[in-house]
Amino acid sequence: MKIQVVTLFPEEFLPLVDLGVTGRAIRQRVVDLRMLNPRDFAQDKHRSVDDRPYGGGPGMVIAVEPLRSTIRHARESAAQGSKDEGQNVQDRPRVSLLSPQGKNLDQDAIKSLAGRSNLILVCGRYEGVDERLIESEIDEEWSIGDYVLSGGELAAAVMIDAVVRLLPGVLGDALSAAQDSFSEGLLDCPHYTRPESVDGMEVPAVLLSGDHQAIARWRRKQSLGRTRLRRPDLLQQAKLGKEDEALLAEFIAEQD
Ligand code: 21W
Repeated sequence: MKIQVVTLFPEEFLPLVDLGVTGRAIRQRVVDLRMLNPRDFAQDKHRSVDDRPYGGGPGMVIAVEPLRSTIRHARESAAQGSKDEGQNVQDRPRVSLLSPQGKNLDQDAIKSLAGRSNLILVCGRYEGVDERLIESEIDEEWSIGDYVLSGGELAAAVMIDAVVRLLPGVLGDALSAAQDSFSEGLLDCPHYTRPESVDGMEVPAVLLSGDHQAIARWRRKQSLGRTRLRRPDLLQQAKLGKEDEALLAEFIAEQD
């Protein structure tokens, strides 16, 4: 997968490149991560990228140029070095803006993004981006939640981390991605490790039983129960079978 990030602050992505799961994926060439800085595409001697807002008010707005030239450069480089050098119409690289106005980035969106061969991520800053740039060059907008960041860079880093760990060959244990919280729309079950007793708090006996079927059943029940208690909104959307309904009823009965 080729990921091109359009950003005025490429250094904010250094930890993603150097460290952890994403760093390893880049070194293994599963991911080709490139930063493009609009400042490098600026024509004037001050290399300016922003200007004062029409209508007045505080702060600056990112201007159409040189951001537009940067995005067009990214679109043209998207096909290069990949199999679809002839610009496969079905896999036309989409340009995504990270923005507080975007759709909520959930695990379904992440799975869909992970299926693309190219990502072009545009990070905004300051008060925002000139609306005409969004109208003409942006295909979709993504938000990572209802809180205010200083810019799109951290949001893009969150998106990249969540996408890259789903790519084939990135996670050592292929099962761990599939078993994640949210992969099925449910929260995770509780986990325990040694010692068996901590200040009188014991590990649930079933986990020590060696009965793998009973353990799987207990974990599923905990997942369902916790989702109901903590994220009832998720449970509404999850499709539960007869067995799940029974486990959830058991969990509720055990509550009191
Ligand atoms: C924050 C840009 C606020 C512009 C309402 C009325 C990208 C982000 C960002 C930023 C404003 C994401 C205002 C969650 C985020 C991002 C920087 C405009 C003025 N608001 N996901 N007037 N949260 N944030 N604020 O902040 O670019 S994805």
